[in-house]
Amino acid sequence: MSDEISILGKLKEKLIQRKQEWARDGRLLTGNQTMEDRELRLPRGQRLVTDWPVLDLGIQPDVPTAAWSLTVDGLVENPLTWDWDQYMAQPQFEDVSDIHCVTAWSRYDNLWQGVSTRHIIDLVKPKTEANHIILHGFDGYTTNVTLAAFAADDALIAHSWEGEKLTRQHGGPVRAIIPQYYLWKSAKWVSRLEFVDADQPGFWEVRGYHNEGDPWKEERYSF
Ligand SMILES: Nc1nc2c(c(=O)[nH]1)N[C@H]1C(S)=C(S)[C@@H](COP(=O)(O)O)O[C@H]1N2
Ligand SMILES: [Mo]
Repeated sequence: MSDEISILGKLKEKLIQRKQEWARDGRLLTGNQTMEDRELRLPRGQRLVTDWPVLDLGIQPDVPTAAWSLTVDGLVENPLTWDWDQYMAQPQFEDVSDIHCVTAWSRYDNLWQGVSTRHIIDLVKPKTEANHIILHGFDGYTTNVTLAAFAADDALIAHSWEGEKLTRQHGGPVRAIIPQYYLWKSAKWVSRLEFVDADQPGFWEVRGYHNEGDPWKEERYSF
């Protein structure tokens, strides 16, 4: 069996496992009882907002598209670096998802456009030992996610929000969006996706944030 097939098998298994967890938690229940739906959609401890707050380390790197690049490397068969035109020439993906920030605000129905993480995985072909991705930002920020979370069908490397190019404040030209985690895992100004075989806690993860960050389990802090 090729490495590729066993990786896909592994991912599929994890995705199925997650869906089973959702089912057990009743997350995918639908019905016409609005309050119940709302309760299921807003994770515990969150409040709904309609604006989009800005949170970062206070440095908002200015990366013009002409100087921008994205490198995908580490434990992959085919590392790549895209300039802006190469990135924009990839199959375009769009998805609507909810934002949950660990600082307790959530924002529903965000329309994202960009390149799906699954497309990137297909191109670079992770080696079998790759199990985590370290996302790096142009500001020096890092954050870690499992390969399964990175490969989720709603995860992308986004250039647009609500039909407009991402502003610099929100991580433009390009940021990661990994909806199944709190937003700190969605690196802004993303510059590098590094596939690794040993988890490496990132900027906030070494500062007391939870290593995973699933809002449905309230994985906010590591203590
Ligand atoms: N490169 C980079 N990405 C980052 C951060 C950062 O400081 N640098 N902050 C994270 C945190 S803690 C949060 S809550 C979200 C905030 O995204 P927003 O400002 O678009 O709401 O970005 C995440 N991604
Ligand atoms: Mo945050």
